[in-house]
Amino acid sequence: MRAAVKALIFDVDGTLVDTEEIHRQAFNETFASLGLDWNWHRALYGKLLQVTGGKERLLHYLARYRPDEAPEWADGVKEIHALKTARYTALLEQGEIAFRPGIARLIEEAVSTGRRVAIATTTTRANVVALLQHATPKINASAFEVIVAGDEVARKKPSPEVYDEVLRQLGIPASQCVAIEDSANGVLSACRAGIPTLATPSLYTMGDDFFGAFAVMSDLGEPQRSFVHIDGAGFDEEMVSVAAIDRWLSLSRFLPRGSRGKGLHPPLVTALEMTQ
Ligand code: XBP
Ligand code: MG
Repeated sequence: MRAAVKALIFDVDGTLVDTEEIHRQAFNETFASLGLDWNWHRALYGKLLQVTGGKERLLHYLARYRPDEAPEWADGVKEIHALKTARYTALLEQGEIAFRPGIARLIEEAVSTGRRVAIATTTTRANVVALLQHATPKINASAFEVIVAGDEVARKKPSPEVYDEVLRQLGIPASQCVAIEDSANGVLSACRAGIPTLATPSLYTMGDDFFGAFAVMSDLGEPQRSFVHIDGAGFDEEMVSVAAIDRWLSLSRFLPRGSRGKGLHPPLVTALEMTQ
């Protein structure tokens, strides 16, 4: 019997839009506006991204790279981050922001075939709202039935909490959903919640280890513009479609195995296995 996916759960940063360069710009402009000589260049930001959440990233930066200034600024991190959020949303208003290939298409297809769509993100809710307002092609924000953002759970990714909360609000078992992520921390978070996960690496996560994802591809693909298949399911597809996801879900080897928290990684199947 074919399993039909009931809900698609999307990460935001790196998955809906490749946003981290905009986050980095917002952080750096905020530091400059406060007269701080902190500069998060690309190589450094790549390392800092291992710590999810802007406030957590700031605290880590102070402890690791600015230990002398840490006592002075640690209490101000919340305020610095609020300024950064204001700057980030202002940058989204100004810029031409595009959804990654296949995002708008897949969401439209999901909604029109009666599937539910949700967001599980580490970023701040205001950033999600601004992104959905300004990114093109336009997606009706009401398509996202459930949105759970970073500060709405106690622990950010790679903890499963944000996905657990999305599942709770949707009222759907993890095995009937698919998560779409761009980073190792995101894949880990979704897999720990028991959700079959597909990964589309982004600028800063191309070198990540996507162990646990049932498929890895360059992006979701568009008609006449196929994704580049990287690993797992989808070697014989051009686009990630709802029909393809239904097909993949019906193959039990893609589903997370074992019990919660005990090495809960679905096998990353190879193209060879797919032909069996
Ligand atoms: C991305 C993050 C976020 C952003 C910055 O996670 O880790 O911290 O870098 O956003 P995800 P904030 O891909 O899971 O959304 O500064 O608002 O935290
Ligand atoms: Mg992400």
